[in-house]
Amino acid sequence: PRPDDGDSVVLERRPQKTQPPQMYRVLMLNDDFTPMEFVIVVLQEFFSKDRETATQIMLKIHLDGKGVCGVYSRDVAATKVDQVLDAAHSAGHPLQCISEPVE
Ligand code: NFA
Repeated sequence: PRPDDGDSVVLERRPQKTQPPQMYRVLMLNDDFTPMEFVIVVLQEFFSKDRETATQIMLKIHLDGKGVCGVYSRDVAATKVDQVLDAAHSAGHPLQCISEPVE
C-alpha cells in the first residue's frame, strides 16, 4: 500500500499464496484371484477408460503388481477407491485399490 492523491482508486494485488489442490493417484494392486475381465470392466466403468486402455492398465497391474488408474482431487480419489472396493466386495473378489498423494 502507498498513499494516493485522494482522488483515484488504487487496487493492488496481494501476493497470491493459494496452492493448487493436492492430487492423488488411485492404484489397483494385483492378486491371484480377481478375473482379468472384472478389472477391465472396473477400469471402464469407474475410470472412464476405453476397452483397449483398460486392458493395457489391467495387464500392467498383472505384470508389475500395481498400476495407476487415474489422478484426482482428494474427494474424487476417495470416491473411486470406495466404488472399486464396493464392486469387488459385492462380486466376491479380493481386488485392492488405494490412493496416494502425488509428489
Ligand atoms: N492376476 C489376476 C489374474 O491372473 C488378474 C488381475 C489383474 C487381478 C489386475 C488384479 C488386478 N486373474
